[in-house]
Amino acid sequence: MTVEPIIIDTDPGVDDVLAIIFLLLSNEVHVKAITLTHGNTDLYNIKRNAVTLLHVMQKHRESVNSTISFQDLPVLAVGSELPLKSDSIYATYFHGSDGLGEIYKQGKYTAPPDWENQIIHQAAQEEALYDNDDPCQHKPFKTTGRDGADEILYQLKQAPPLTVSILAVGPLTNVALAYQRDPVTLSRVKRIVIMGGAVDSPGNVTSMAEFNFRADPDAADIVLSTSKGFQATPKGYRDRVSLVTEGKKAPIHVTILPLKAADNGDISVQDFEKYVKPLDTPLAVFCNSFLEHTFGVIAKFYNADTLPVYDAYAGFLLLDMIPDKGDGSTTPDFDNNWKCQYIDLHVETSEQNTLGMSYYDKRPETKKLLNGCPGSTPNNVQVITEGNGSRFRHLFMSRVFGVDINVDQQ
Ligand SMILES: [Ca+2]
Repeated sequence: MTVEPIIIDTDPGVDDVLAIIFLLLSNEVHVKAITLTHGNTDLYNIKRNAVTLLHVMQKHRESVNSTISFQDLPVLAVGSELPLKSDSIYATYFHGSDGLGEIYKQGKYTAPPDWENQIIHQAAQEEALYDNDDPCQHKPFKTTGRDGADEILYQLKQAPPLTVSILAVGPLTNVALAYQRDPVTLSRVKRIVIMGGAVDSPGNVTSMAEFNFRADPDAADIVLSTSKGFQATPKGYRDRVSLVTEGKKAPIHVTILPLKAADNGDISVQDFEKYVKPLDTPLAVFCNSFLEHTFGVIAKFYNADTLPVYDAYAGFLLLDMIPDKGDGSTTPDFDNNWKCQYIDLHVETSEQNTLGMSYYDKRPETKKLLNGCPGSTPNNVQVITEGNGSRFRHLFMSRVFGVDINVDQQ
Protein backbone atom coordinates (compact mmCIF):
# COMPACT_ATOMS: atom_id res chain seq x y z
CA MET A 1 0.00 0.00 0.00
CA THR A 2 1.31 3.43 -0.90
CA VAL A 3 1.09 5.79 2.04
CA GLU A 4 0.19 9.26 0.85
CA PRO A 5 1.94 12.18 2.53
CA ILE A 6 -0.57 14.92 3.30
CA ILE A 7 -0.74 18.42 4.72
CA ILE A 8 -3.87 19.40 6.65
CA ASP A 9 -4.66 23.11 6.44
CA THR A 10 -7.20 23.74 9.16
CA ASP A 11 -8.99 25.99 11.68
CA PRO A 12 -9.89 23.65 14.57
CA GLY A 13 -12.97 23.84 15.22
CA VAL A 14 -15.24 20.90 16.07
CA ASP A 15 -15.26 19.05 12.74
CA ASP A 16 -11.61 19.96 12.09
CA VAL A 17 -10.63 18.20 15.32
CA LEU A 18 -12.62 15.13 14.26
CA ALA A 19 -10.98 15.25 10.80
CA ILE A 20 -7.45 15.54 12.20
CA ILE A 21 -7.95 12.65 14.64
CA PHE A 22 -9.48 10.52 11.86
CA LEU A 23 -6.55 11.13 9.51
CA LEU A 24 -3.87 10.70 12.18
CA LEU A 25 -5.43 7.27 12.78
CA SER A 26 -5.58 6.41 9.06
CA ASN A 27 -2.66 4.30 7.84
CA GLU A 28 -3.34 5.25 4.23
CA VAL A 29 -1.88 8.69 4.88
CA HIS A 30 1.06 10.22 6.71
CA VAL A 31 0.21 13.65 8.10
CA LYS A 32 3.44 15.57 7.46
CA ALA A 33 2.20 18.96 8.58
CA ILE A 34 -0.78 20.68 10.12
CA THR A 35 -0.97 24.32 9.05
CA LEU A 36 -3.26 26.57 11.04
CA THR A 37 -5.44 29.40 9.83
CA HIS A 38 -7.93 31.89 11.24
CA GLY A 39 -11.47 30.66 10.65
CA ASN A 40 -13.87 29.10 13.09
CA THR A 41 -12.33 31.35 15.74
CA ASP A 42 -9.25 33.58 16.08
CA LEU A 43 -5.74 32.23 15.69
CA TYR A 44 -5.04 32.25 19.45
CA ASN A 45 -7.85 29.77 20.10
CA ILE A 46 -7.05 27.79 16.94
CA LYS A 47 -3.47 27.28 18.21
CA ARG A 48 -4.64 26.23 21.67
CA ASN A 49 -7.06 23.69 20.21
CA ALA A 50 -4.39 22.24 17.91
CA VAL A 51 -1.83 21.81 20.70
CA THR A 52 -4.46 20.32 23.02
CA LEU A 53 -5.65 17.92 20.34
CA LEU A 54 -2.13 16.70 19.60
CA HIS A 55 -1.59 16.04 23.31
CA VAL A 56 -4.81 14.02 23.29
CA MET A 57 -3.38 11.98 20.42
CA GLN A 58 -0.27 11.33 22.52
CA LYS A 59 -2.46 10.16 25.40
CA HIS A 60 -4.31 7.93 22.96
CA ARG A 61 -1.04 6.33 21.78
CA GLU A 62 0.00 5.72 25.37
CA SER A 63 -3.37 4.12 26.09
CA VAL A 64 -2.96 1.63 23.27
CA ASN A 65 0.81 1.12 23.80
CA SER A 66 1.69 2.65 20.47
CA THR A 67 4.66 4.91 19.85
CA ILE A 68 5.68 7.25 17.07
CA SER A 69 9.20 8.37 16.24
CA PHE A 70 10.01 12.05 16.41
CA GLN A 71 10.63 12.11 12.66
CA ASP A 72 7.12 10.84 11.94
CA LEU A 73 5.32 13.45 14.03
CA PRO A 74 3.43 16.18 12.19
CA VAL A 75 4.89 19.67 12.03
CA LEU A 76 2.54 22.23 13.56
CA ALA A 77 2.85 25.49 11.63
CA VAL A 78 1.08 28.70 12.58
CA GLY A 79 -0.45 30.39 9.55
CA SER A 80 -2.58 33.37 8.69
CA GLU A 81 -4.25 35.47 11.31
CA LEU A 82 -6.34 37.44 8.81
CA PRO A 83 -7.97 36.96 5.41
CA LEU A 84 -6.09 38.35 2.38
CA LYS A 85 -8.33 41.41 1.91
CA SER A 86 -11.77 41.00 3.48
CA ASP A 87 -12.71 41.56 7.12
CA SER A 88 -12.47 38.60 9.50
CA ILE A 89 -15.53 36.56 10.26
CA TYR A 90 -15.64 33.68 12.74
CA ALA A 91 -18.04 30.77 13.22
CA THR A 92 -18.15 31.08 17.00
CA TYR A 93 -21.98 30.93 16.87
CA PHE A 94 -21.52 27.24 16.08
CA HIS A 95 -18.12 26.28 17.51
CA GLY A 96 -18.13 28.49 20.62
CA SER A 97 -15.77 31.43 21.29
CA ASP A 98 -12.85 29.04 21.88
CA GLY A 99 -13.75 26.94 18.83
CA LEU A 100 -14.62 23.97 21.02
CA GLY A 101 -17.81 24.84 22.89
CA GLU A 102 -16.17 26.77 25.82
CA ILE A 103 -14.43 23.67 27.17
CA TYR A 104 -11.57 25.56 28.82
CA LYS A 105 -13.68 28.29 30.44
CA GLN A 106 -16.18 25.76 31.74
CA GLY A 107 -13.46 23.43 33.03
CA LYS A 108 -14.50 20.56 30.78
CA TYR A 109 -11.02 20.10 29.40
CA THR A 110 -7.63 21.58 30.20
CA ALA A 111 -5.05 22.74 27.67
CA PRO A 112 -1.39 22.01 28.53
CA PRO A 113 -0.41 24.93 30.82
CA ASP A 114 2.57 25.91 28.66
CA TRP A 115 0.81 25.36 25.32
CA GLU A 116 1.81 28.77 23.98
CA ASN A 117 5.50 28.07 24.56
CA GLN A 118 5.24 24.61 23.08
CA ILE A 119 4.36 26.00 19.69
CA ILE A 120 7.46 28.23 19.56
CA HIS A 121 10.18 26.70 17.41
CA GLN A 122 13.00 25.12 19.44
CA ALA A 123 15.50 24.34 16.68
CA ALA A 124 18.42 23.02 18.75
CA GLN A 125 16.24 20.98 21.08
CA GLU A 126 14.42 19.33 18.20
CA GLU A 127 17.63 18.71 16.26
CA ALA A 128 18.85 16.62 19.19
CA LEU A 129 15.66 14.53 19.14
CA TYR A 130 16.39 13.38 15.60
CA ASP A 131 19.56 11.67 16.87
CA ASN A 132 18.43 10.56 20.29
CA ASP A 133 14.81 9.71 19.87
CA ASP A 134 12.95 8.65 22.97
CA PRO A 135 9.22 8.53 22.22
CA CYS A 136 8.45 9.03 25.91
CA GLN A 137 10.33 12.31 26.02
CA HIS A 138 9.28 14.27 23.03
CA LYS A 139 6.34 16.57 22.47
CA PRO A 140 3.43 15.35 20.36
CA PHE A 141 4.35 17.51 17.37
CA LYS A 142 7.30 19.18 15.68
CA THR A 143 7.58 22.96 15.58
CA THR A 144 8.80 25.23 12.83
CA GLY A 145 9.91 28.80 12.27
CA ARG A 146 8.05 28.79 8.95
CA ASP A 147 4.52 30.15 8.69
CA GLY A 148 1.67 28.05 7.30
CA ALA A 149 2.15 29.00 3.65
CA ASP A 150 5.92 28.48 3.78
CA GLU A 151 5.45 25.13 5.50
CA ILE A 152 3.16 24.00 2.67
CA LEU A 153 5.84 25.04 0.15
CA TYR A 154 8.61 23.43 2.21
CA GLN A 155 6.80 20.08 2.38
CA LEU A 156 6.10 20.13 -1.36
CA LYS A 157 9.77 20.86 -2.12
CA GLN A 158 10.99 17.97 0.06
CA ALA A 159 8.90 15.31 -1.73
CA PRO A 160 8.86 14.07 -5.33
CA PRO A 161 6.46 16.05 -7.55
CA LEU A 162 2.76 15.11 -7.50
CA THR A 163 3.00 12.91 -4.40
CA VAL A 164 1.84 15.16 -1.53
CA SER A 165 -1.85 16.10 -1.18
CA ILE A 166 -3.33 19.02 0.73
CA LEU A 167 -6.56 18.67 2.67
CA ALA A 168 -7.82 22.23 3.14
CA VAL A 169 -10.70 22.42 5.61
CA GLY A 170 -10.60 26.07 6.68
CA PRO A 171 -10.52 29.44 4.93
CA LEU A 172 -7.99 29.13 2.10
CA THR A 173 -5.66 31.98 3.08
CA ASN A 174 -2.55 29.82 3.66
CA VAL A 175 -2.94 27.90 0.40
CA ALA A 176 -3.56 31.09 -1.61
CA LEU A 177 -0.50 32.72 -0.01
CA ALA A 178 1.60 29.69 -0.88
CA TYR A 179 0.47 30.04 -4.49
CA GLN A 180 1.18 33.77 -4.55
CA ARG A 181 4.65 33.27 -3.06
CA ASP A 182 5.67 30.37 -5.28
CA PRO A 183 3.18 29.05 -7.88
CA VAL A 184 5.79 26.69 -9.32
CA THR A 185 6.30 24.90 -6.01
CA LEU A 186 2.57 24.74 -5.24
CA SER A 187 2.15 23.08 -8.67
CA ARG A 188 4.08 20.12 -7.21
CA VAL A 189 1.01 19.19 -5.13
CA LYS A 190 -0.72 15.98 -6.19
CA ARG A 191 -4.17 17.32 -5.38
CA ILE A 192 -5.90 19.89 -3.18
CA VAL A 193 -9.04 18.50 -1.55
CA ILE A 194 -11.16 21.32 -0.13
CA MET A 195 -14.18 21.37 2.10
CA GLY A 196 -15.94 24.47 0.93
CA GLY A 197 -18.36 26.24 -1.33
CA ALA A 198 -22.10 26.14 -1.84
CA VAL A 199 -22.62 24.95 -5.42
CA ASP A 200 -26.24 24.87 -6.62
CA SER A 201 -27.41 25.12 -3.01
CA PRO A 202 -27.93 27.77 -0.32
CA GLY A 203 -24.95 28.74 1.82
CA ASN A 204 -24.60 28.18 5.55
CA VAL A 205 -23.16 31.48 6.76
CA THR A 206 -25.18 33.64 4.37
CA SER A 207 -27.93 32.60 1.99
CA MET A 208 -25.36 32.54 -0.82
CA ALA A 209 -22.05 31.58 0.79
CA GLU A 210 -20.48 28.66 2.60
CA PHE A 211 -18.33 29.63 5.60
CA ASN A 212 -14.82 28.70 4.39
CA PHE A 213 -15.25 30.55 1.09
CA ARG A 214 -16.92 33.53 2.78
CA ALA A 215 -14.20 33.79 5.44
CA ASP A 216 -11.62 34.53 2.73
CA PRO A 217 -13.32 34.87 -0.66
CA ASP A 218 -10.20 36.23 -2.38
CA ALA A 219 -8.14 33.27 -1.23
CA ALA A 220 -10.86 30.82 -2.31
CA ASP A 221 -11.02 32.40 -5.77
CA ILE A 222 -7.21 32.24 -6.13
CA VAL A 223 -7.10 28.57 -5.14
CA LEU A 224 -9.92 27.63 -7.53
CA SER A 225 -8.07 29.48 -10.30
CA THR A 226 -5.06 27.16 -9.90
CA SER A 227 -7.22 24.51 -11.63
CA LYS A 228 -7.20 26.57 -14.83
CA GLY A 229 -6.47 24.20 -17.69
CA PHE A 230 -6.47 21.07 -15.52
CA GLN A 231 -7.39 17.96 -17.52
CA ALA A 232 -8.12 14.63 -15.82
CA THR A 233 -6.77 12.64 -18.77
CA PRO A 234 -3.59 10.60 -19.35
CA LYS A 235 -2.25 13.42 -21.54
CA GLY A 236 -3.17 16.04 -18.95
CA TYR A 237 -1.27 14.06 -16.33
CA ARG A 238 1.79 13.58 -18.58
CA ASP A 239 1.84 17.31 -19.35
CA ARG A 240 1.67 18.17 -15.64
CA VAL A 241 4.51 15.78 -14.83
CA SER A 242 6.64 17.34 -17.59
CA LEU A 243 5.92 20.89 -16.45
CA VAL A 244 6.66 20.33 -12.76
CA THR A 245 9.75 18.24 -13.57
CA GLU A 246 11.03 21.15 -15.65
CA GLY A 247 10.34 23.49 -12.71
CA LYS A 248 7.38 25.19 -14.36
CA LYS A 249 3.91 26.12 -13.17
CA ALA A 250 1.26 23.49 -13.97
CA PRO A 251 -2.53 23.27 -13.62
CA ILE A 252 -3.51 21.89 -10.21
CA HIS A 253 -6.05 19.17 -9.46
CA VAL A 254 -8.52 20.96 -7.18
CA THR A 255 -11.40 18.93 -5.73
CA ILE A 256 -14.10 20.48 -3.58
CA LEU A 257 -16.64 18.90 -1.28
CA PRO A 258 -19.35 21.59 -1.22
CA LEU A 259 -22.14 21.86 1.35
CA LYS A 260 -24.80 19.95 -0.55
CA ALA A 261 -22.62 16.85 -0.89
CA ALA A 262 -21.00 17.29 2.54
CA ASP A 263 -24.35 17.11 4.34
CA ASN A 264 -24.58 13.42 3.46
CA GLY A 265 -21.74 12.63 5.87
CA ASP A 266 -23.60 13.85 8.96
CA ILE A 267 -23.52 11.53 11.98
CA SER A 268 -26.59 11.17 14.18
CA VAL A 269 -26.49 12.64 17.67
CA GLN A 270 -28.20 9.46 18.80
CA ASP A 271 -25.21 7.39 17.63
CA PHE A 272 -22.80 9.63 19.52
CA GLU A 273 -24.91 9.44 22.67
CA LYS A 274 -25.31 5.70 22.41
CA TYR A 275 -21.79 4.67 21.41
CA VAL A 276 -19.34 7.46 22.27
CA LYS A 277 -20.72 9.16 25.39
CA PRO A 278 -20.19 6.10 27.66
CA LEU A 279 -16.55 5.64 26.56
CA ASP A 280 -13.64 6.70 28.74
CA THR A 281 -10.85 6.50 26.16
CA PRO A 282 -8.71 9.66 25.84
CA LEU A 283 -10.21 10.42 22.42
CA ALA A 284 -13.80 9.97 23.58
CA VAL A 285 -13.27 11.99 26.77
CA PHE A 286 -11.87 14.87 24.72
CA CYS A 287 -14.58 14.74 22.04
CA ASN A 288 -17.38 14.37 24.59
CA SER A 289 -16.07 17.49 26.33
CA PHE A 290 -17.00 19.68 23.35
CA LEU A 291 -19.72 17.73 21.52
CA GLU A 292 -22.35 18.33 24.18
CA HIS A 293 -22.20 22.06 23.36
CA THR A 294 -22.41 21.33 19.62
CA PHE A 295 -25.43 19.09 20.06
CA GLY A 296 -27.11 21.91 21.99
CA VAL A 297 -26.46 24.38 19.14
CA ILE A 298 -27.73 21.92 16.54
CA ALA A 299 -30.96 21.34 18.45
CA LYS A 300 -31.56 24.96 19.39
CA PHE A 301 -30.70 26.78 16.17
CA TYR A 302 -31.18 24.16 13.49
CA ASN A 303 -33.79 21.93 15.12
CA ALA A 304 -31.68 19.00 13.92
CA ASP A 305 -30.35 15.80 15.43
CA THR A 306 -27.38 15.12 13.17
CA LEU A 307 -23.85 16.44 13.56
CA PRO A 308 -22.26 17.96 10.45
CA VAL A 309 -18.72 16.59 10.23
CA TYR A 310 -17.84 18.16 6.88
CA ASP A 311 -14.09 18.28 7.42
CA ALA A 312 -13.82 14.64 8.44
CA TYR A 313 -15.97 13.65 5.45
CA ALA A 314 -13.59 15.63 3.20
CA GLY A 315 -10.73 13.64 4.76
CA PHE A 316 -12.58 10.45 3.87
CA LEU A 317 -12.93 11.72 0.29
CA LEU A 318 -9.17 12.26 0.18
CA LEU A 319 -8.62 8.64 1.29
CA ASP A 320 -10.84 7.38 -1.55
CA MET A 321 -8.88 9.48 -4.05
CA ILE A 322 -5.40 8.21 -3.14
CA PRO A 323 -5.13 5.67 -5.99
CA ASP A 324 -6.23 8.33 -8.52
CA LYS A 325 -3.27 10.13 -10.12
CA GLY A 326 -5.55 12.79 -11.57
CA ASP A 327 -5.22 11.24 -15.03
CA GLY A 328 -8.87 10.22 -15.41
CA SER A 329 -8.21 6.59 -14.56
CA THR A 330 -10.95 5.01 -12.52
CA THR A 331 -10.67 3.69 -8.98
CA PRO A 332 -13.45 1.45 -7.62
CA ASP A 333 -13.76 3.18 -4.23
CA PHE A 334 -14.22 6.54 -5.87
CA ASP A 335 -16.40 5.49 -8.78
CA ASN A 336 -18.74 3.38 -6.69
CA ASN A 337 -19.21 5.93 -3.98
CA TRP A 338 -18.81 9.47 -5.31
CA LYS A 339 -20.27 11.50 -8.13
CA CYS A 340 -18.63 14.63 -9.46
CA GLN A 341 -18.50 17.12 -12.28
CA TYR A 342 -15.79 19.46 -13.54
CA ILE A 343 -16.90 23.10 -13.46
CA ASP A 344 -15.46 26.51 -14.32
CA LEU A 345 -16.14 27.58 -10.75
CA HIS A 346 -15.32 31.01 -9.30
CA VAL A 347 -15.91 32.89 -6.04
CA GLU A 348 -17.51 36.33 -5.66
CA THR A 349 -14.94 38.68 -4.13
CA SER A 350 -16.41 42.18 -4.33
CA GLU A 351 -20.18 42.38 -3.90
CA GLN A 352 -20.97 42.50 -0.17
CA ASN A 353 -24.36 40.79 -0.38
CA THR A 354 -23.01 37.81 -2.28
CA LEU A 355 -19.42 37.79 -0.96
CA GLY A 356 -17.95 34.27 -0.95
CA MET A 357 -20.66 32.86 -3.21
CA SER A 358 -19.46 30.19 -5.65
CA TYR A 359 -20.74 30.66 -9.19
CA TYR A 360 -20.37 29.35 -12.70
CA ASP A 361 -21.86 30.04 -16.10
CA LYS A 362 -24.64 27.52 -16.63
CA ARG A 363 -25.24 28.28 -20.29
CA PRO A 364 -24.21 25.18 -22.27
CA GLU A 365 -22.83 27.20 -25.17
CA THR A 366 -20.33 29.07 -22.98
CA LYS A 367 -18.03 26.10 -22.54
CA LYS A 368 -17.72 25.64 -26.29
CA LEU A 369 -17.06 29.35 -26.79
CA LEU A 370 -14.38 29.43 -24.06
CA ASN A 371 -12.67 26.30 -25.36
CA GLY A 372 -12.34 27.86 -28.79
CA CYS A 373 -11.03 31.16 -27.53
CA PRO A 374 -7.28 31.41 -26.90
CA GLY A 375 -6.28 33.03 -23.64
CA SER A 376 -9.53 32.30 -21.85
CA THR A 377 -8.81 28.91 -20.34
CA PRO A 378 -11.55 28.12 -17.83
CA ASN A 379 -11.06 26.93 -14.28
CA ASN A 380 -11.66 23.20 -14.07
CA VAL A 381 -12.64 22.40 -10.49
CA GLN A 382 -13.72 18.87 -9.63
CA VAL A 383 -16.94 19.40 -7.67
CA ILE A 384 -18.30 16.48 -5.68
CA THR A 385 -22.07 16.25 -6.10
CA GLU A 386 -22.80 13.08 -4.13
CA GLY A 387 -21.08 10.65 -1.77
CA ASN A 388 -21.77 7.54 0.25
CA GLY A 389 -22.23 8.80 3.80
CA SER A 390 -22.92 5.37 5.32
CA ARG A 391 -19.44 4.07 4.44
CA PHE A 392 -17.92 7.16 5.99
CA ARG A 393 -19.94 6.98 9.22
CA HIS A 394 -18.99 3.36 9.71
CA LEU A 395 -15.30 3.87 9.05
CA PHE A 396 -15.09 7.08 11.09
CA MET A 397 -16.80 5.68 14.18
CA SER A 398 -14.81 2.48 14.12
CA ARG A 399 -11.44 4.15 13.47
CA VAL A 400 -11.79 7.01 15.94
CA PHE A 401 -13.85 5.43 18.71
CA GLY A 402 -13.56 1.70 18.04
CA VAL A 403 -17.34 1.30 17.83
CA ASP A 404 -19.38 -0.50 15.21
CA ILE A 405 -22.52 1.48 14.40
CA ASN A 406 -25.34 -0.21 12.56
CA VAL A 407 -24.98 1.39 9.15
CA ASP A 408 -28.15 -0.28 7.85
CA GLN A 409 -30.21 2.09 9.92
CA GLN A 410 -28.48 5.25 8.71
CA1 LIG B 1 -12.77 23.80 9.30
